[in-house]
Amino acid sequence: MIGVGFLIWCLELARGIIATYGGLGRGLGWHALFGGSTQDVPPPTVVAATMVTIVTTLALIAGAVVLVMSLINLAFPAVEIDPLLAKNLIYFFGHTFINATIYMAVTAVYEILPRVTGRPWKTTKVFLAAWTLSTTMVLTIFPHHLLMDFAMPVWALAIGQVFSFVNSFPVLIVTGLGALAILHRSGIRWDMVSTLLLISVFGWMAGVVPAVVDATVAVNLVMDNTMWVPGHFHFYLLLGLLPMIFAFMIYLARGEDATPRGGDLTAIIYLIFGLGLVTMFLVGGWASVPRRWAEHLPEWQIWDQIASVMAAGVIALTGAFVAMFLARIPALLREG
Ligand SMILES: [Cu+2]
Repeated sequence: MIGVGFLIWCLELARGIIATYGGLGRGLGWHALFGGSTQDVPPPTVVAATMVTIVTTLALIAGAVVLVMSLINLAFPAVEIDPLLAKNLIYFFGHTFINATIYMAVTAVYEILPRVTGRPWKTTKVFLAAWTLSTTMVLTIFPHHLLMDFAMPVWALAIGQVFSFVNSFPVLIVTGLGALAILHRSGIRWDMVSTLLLISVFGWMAGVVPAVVDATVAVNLVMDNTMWVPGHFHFYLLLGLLPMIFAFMIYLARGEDATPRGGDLTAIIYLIFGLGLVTMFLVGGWASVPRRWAEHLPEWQIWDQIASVMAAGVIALTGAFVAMFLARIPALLREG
C-alpha cells in the first residue's frame, strides 16, 4: 500500500515535470548540459525531483517484484526463489529508496536558503552534471550492502565499492559549496529555519563519511555487524534528512519572518543531542560492539546510557518542532 502510494506520487511528479519542461531528460537539464541551450534551464529543485522520480520508480518496481515473488513462493513453495536474486532486488530497492529521501528533502535547502538570503540558487552545468552522475550511480552502488556475500560476482562488488566513493561527492560538493556561496556575507538573520538548514547540509556531508568508510571492503568485513552501521545512517538521517524536513515544515507554517526568537539556539541544541547520539553509536562500532546480537555485555552499556539521554533530548526537540508546525495548521486553514 505504501509502495503504491509512493508510485502514484512519483507518477504525478513525472507528469508535472514532463508537462512543464518537456521530458525527464529536460528536467535533468540535459539540453543545457549537452546541447548548450540556456532556454528553460530547470531550477535546482526540479533537477533533484527529476532524479528522485526516476530512481524511486525503479526502486519501487524492484521492491514490488521481490514482494510478488515472495508471495508466490509462500502460496506455492514448489516455485523457488533464487535467494541471491531476491537479496539483490531487496537492496536495490532499499538502498535507492532511502537515498532518494535525502535527495528529495535537499530541495528544502535549494528553495528556502535563496528566499531567506535574497540570493538565487542558479543551475550551473556543474550542478547538472553532478545530478546526472548521481542518477546513474545511486542505482549501481547498492552491492555495497552485499560485500559479505561471497556468492556475489566480484565485478558487481567492485562496482559497488568504487562507485560508492565516487557517487557520494558530486552532489554533496555542489550542495555544500552552493549553500556556502549563498550564505557568505549575505547578512542572513540566523533563526530556527536557516540554522536547521545549515545543520542539515553539515549533517548530510559529515554523515556520508562514516557511510563510505563502511562501504570499503576491508572495513566492512570487520564493521558490518557492529554499531558503526546504525551510527552512520543515524548521522545523515537524524542530522541531515530530518533538519531539512523540520526547516521546511516550520517555514511552511510560519513564513519567513515568523520564526521565534532563540530558534537558532533550539536548533543548535538539537544538533548537540543528535551528535551525542550518533557519536555513541559510532564509538560502540569502533569498540566492535555487535548489533543484531542476543547478548549485550555490561561493559558496552555505558554508551547506551549516554545515548539514551541524548535520544530523549532529540525526541523532546522533535516534538517541539512538530508541535510548532501543527499549532499553525488551524490558522493556515482559516487563511486558506
Ligand atoms: Cu547503500
